[in-house]
Amino acid sequence: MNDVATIAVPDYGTEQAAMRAYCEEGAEKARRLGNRGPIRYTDDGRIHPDIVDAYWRCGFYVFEGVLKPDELADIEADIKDILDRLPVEKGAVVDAKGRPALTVGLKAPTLFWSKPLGDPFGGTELANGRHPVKMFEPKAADDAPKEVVYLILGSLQFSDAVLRVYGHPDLLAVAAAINGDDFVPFNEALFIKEPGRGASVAWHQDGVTHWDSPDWDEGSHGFNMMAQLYGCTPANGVWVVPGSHKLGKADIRAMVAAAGTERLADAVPIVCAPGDVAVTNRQTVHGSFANTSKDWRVTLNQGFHRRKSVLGVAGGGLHNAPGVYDAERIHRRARIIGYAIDARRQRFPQETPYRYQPLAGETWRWDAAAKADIVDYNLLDLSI
Ligand SMILES: O=C(O)CCC(=O)C(=O)O
Repeated sequence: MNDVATIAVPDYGTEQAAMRAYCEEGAEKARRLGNRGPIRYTDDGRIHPDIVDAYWRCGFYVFEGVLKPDELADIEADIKDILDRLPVEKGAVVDAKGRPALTVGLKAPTLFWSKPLGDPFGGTELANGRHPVKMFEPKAADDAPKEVVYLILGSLQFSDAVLRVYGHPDLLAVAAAINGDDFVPFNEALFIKEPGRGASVAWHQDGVTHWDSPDWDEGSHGFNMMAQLYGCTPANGVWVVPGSHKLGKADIRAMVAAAGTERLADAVPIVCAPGDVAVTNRQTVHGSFANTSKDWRVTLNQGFHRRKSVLGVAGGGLHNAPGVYDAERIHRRARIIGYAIDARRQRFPQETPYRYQPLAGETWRWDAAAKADIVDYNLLDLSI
């Protein structure tokens, strides 16, 4: 999709010059952080401690070259199909070709819509009011649709290729290195940032449950992996305030007021090539701007928690109904990791599959029955 400029792309309006300078300076600062490179292991098979240290220092890390061209091609084909099958407009039950739309009949939340280049959450009480400041909304082209889908939850049920990324042995090893061998799922999503249309995600921190816990620390709310189909740039990617995951609940309104602009001076962009995967601590102050670049961004998000952060905890209710997460619920949600590992084994038989400790001794087979079993699986997301 990224090689075809089919969409009229306006610029960032009155903020264009300032935005361009901000992107250039941010990219330079990001390059100096020392938190990127391929996934590396020690001789005894652990993720290299330098990587883990850099992740904890910065609050994010970019793993380069994780997804290879054959896998990216699979993903692109599935993403095109997903986009093709979206409802023709918000509330519609058919896609543009008159077929039942992708999400018809599903109970769990899936599609999030925005006006093109809009900021649907900033400055509202939505999602516990965690996006306190509205981002600048550039004007979209006159022929843009009224609303576009910018976020799709429960994404593993829509694509085998996306599910296979969830079962990637190196990524699961990273999850274990950060959250422990007994790590558990959070949720999965696709962020779609179409050129000239993609919405912004206002500055926020993700966690909602543990900020005031006596044992709160820099890892309490887990992390998201953000796998990039086409890469991401300062103009269309996520920005992070390095180190902010260690500082507790941030006063984002005050940060923006002090900066005099939503372009927070301390933030840096996550810059990725196709196939890179960023790991971002959910407690960092992070966000993204409306995409007035010519480049698509398609991010495969997959989040993981420490088991102790969710076991016996009353979930935040942000991604599904509130409830206390017991061992049975965690196990039921974690079965998707078992399916993903098997789906990956079938497509990439030369790889050594990851052995996920909490499912040790169990067999999870990815087949038609499993596909039916994961419909609406995100009703069980572990949302903290
Ligand atoms: O991808 C984006 O633009 C925003 C991602 C984000 O805020 C998140 O995953 O929490």
